[in-house]
Amino acid sequence: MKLCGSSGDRRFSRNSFRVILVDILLCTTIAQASGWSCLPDQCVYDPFETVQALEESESCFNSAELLRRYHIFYPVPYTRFDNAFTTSLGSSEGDSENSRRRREILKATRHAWESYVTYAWGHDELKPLSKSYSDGFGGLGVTIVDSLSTLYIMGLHSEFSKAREWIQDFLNFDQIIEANFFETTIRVLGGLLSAHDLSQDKLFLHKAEDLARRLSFAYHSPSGIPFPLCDLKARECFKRVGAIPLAEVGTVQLELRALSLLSNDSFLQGLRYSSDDFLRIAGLATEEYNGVLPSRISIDTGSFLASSKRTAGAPSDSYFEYLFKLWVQSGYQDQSVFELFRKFVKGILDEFIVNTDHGETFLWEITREHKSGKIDHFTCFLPAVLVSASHSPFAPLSNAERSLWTELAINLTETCHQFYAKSPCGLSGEHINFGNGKWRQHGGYQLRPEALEAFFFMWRYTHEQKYRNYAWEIFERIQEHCLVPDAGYAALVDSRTRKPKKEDTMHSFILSETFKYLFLIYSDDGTLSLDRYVFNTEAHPLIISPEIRRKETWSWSSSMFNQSP
Ligand code: DMJ
Repeated sequence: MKLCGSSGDRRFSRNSFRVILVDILLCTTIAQASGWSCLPDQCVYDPFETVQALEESESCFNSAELLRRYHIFYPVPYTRFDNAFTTSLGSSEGDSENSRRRREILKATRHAWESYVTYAWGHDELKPLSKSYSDGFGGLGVTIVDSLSTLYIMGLHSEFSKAREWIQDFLNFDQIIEANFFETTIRVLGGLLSAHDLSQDKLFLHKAEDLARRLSFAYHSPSGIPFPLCDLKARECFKRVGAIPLAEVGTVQLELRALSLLSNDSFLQGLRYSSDDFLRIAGLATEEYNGVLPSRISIDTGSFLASSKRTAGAPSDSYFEYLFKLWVQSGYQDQSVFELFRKFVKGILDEFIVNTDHGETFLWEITREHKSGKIDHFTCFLPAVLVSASHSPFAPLSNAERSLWTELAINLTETCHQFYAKSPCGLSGEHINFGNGKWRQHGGYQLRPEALEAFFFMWRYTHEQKYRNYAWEIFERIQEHCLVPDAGYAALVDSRTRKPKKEDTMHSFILSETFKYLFLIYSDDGTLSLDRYVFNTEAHPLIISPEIRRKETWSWSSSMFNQSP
């Protein structure tokens, strides 16, 4: 077994704890001294490998990988975390300012979590002002599941164990009579799958399988376009209105594809084809709408509502995000989804961009011919995927496209930064209104992650310090305006004042996304390497598994018709 690209073979015995520790130290020292690193494709972690296969294989991995494998393959209960493992994930960057910032973020995460535990345990979300709770997701303890991957990554072991225990004993989908198909998929199914990928604890996979079987009834609609609401107890899904938003149909494929690879159940392996069917429908309409599809689809007929707006913001945003991420998850093989993503970016560049005299870049919303200057904070999701695509050696892009996409990512990120920098309280509202060369904020800061997501990805690909600074300014403003000293964090009613009023809401994504991206911005690049993980839209990392490469070609256009759900 090669360590850190060193030339000699070093086999280790499964039972020899000491040899492993020596290897870890040696490996770290060699890597630090030499700067050697492994090629990403040689180092991809394979959850399907057995100890034996591992020992027999000729694989190359760096010290973090060794620690990771040690943690996983030596049969310690998952709750007994290893400090070294935590170190490899969360705190490997030496310089003290970043460590200090990570510690502050950790403290904030703990505060949010503990407040939820005290006042809302087992319910969906904390209401920080009334110190009570809400059950807007059907009452399935959404904050617990949504927090798992963050707790794990930050090394908050006892918190993770407590969450795991609750999931084992109390997460019971038979109690849920109304759950949103999309929200449940990204927060709960995604959270469980990610917790499984990180910890290799099968409990999470089994819960994910149970949930996915119940959610699969969403596809029992006349057109195969999913029903947006599900009674998980009765195993029936339904609609209240005739159309479903684009993001709600098109932001479940990543989770269902991940599940199809992990599960041994043939029904669940096939379920992804039901969700992939929408990609075919979207593909057929893509030319007509220049890559930027209308935001609503009829559940009865499966056709796009031409009268609905075309936008990169809500309620479409994460569909476009997943086009790129599905390509990454496929081991960069599913060119059909990448092509749809490329057409989307072309459409954005053709029709949607407005550059102001002040150097800002906004994206219109277009309804038929009419352009509107309502720009959602949600659109700040876009730089992350643009910069990832334009920097990927595997992306089939021309040099001209690469520089255009990078430029767009930079400009949009700057504008997202301005949403915060120009807000009186330093925290962006839900959207801005733009017209006659001017813009103003609307709504209050909802603890949202999208701008931080942009800063994180821009940081990873450019290493420009300004992105770390932008993120820190936001964190400080969150501490100033959103912190409730004895009960978590509160969203804001209106961002247009210096002293904004708090709202009685702590969205679960502050734990799954906002604090996670903050933490990662000040961690080193080996922490959740982007070569090895793809984040679902709720920032739950899912493994880009080499198994995907072995199993199939992953093109919906070639494989989806061959298998039934
Ligand atoms: C999250 O639930 C997800 O990021 C989703 O894609 C969009 N909205 C929130 C965060 O703002």
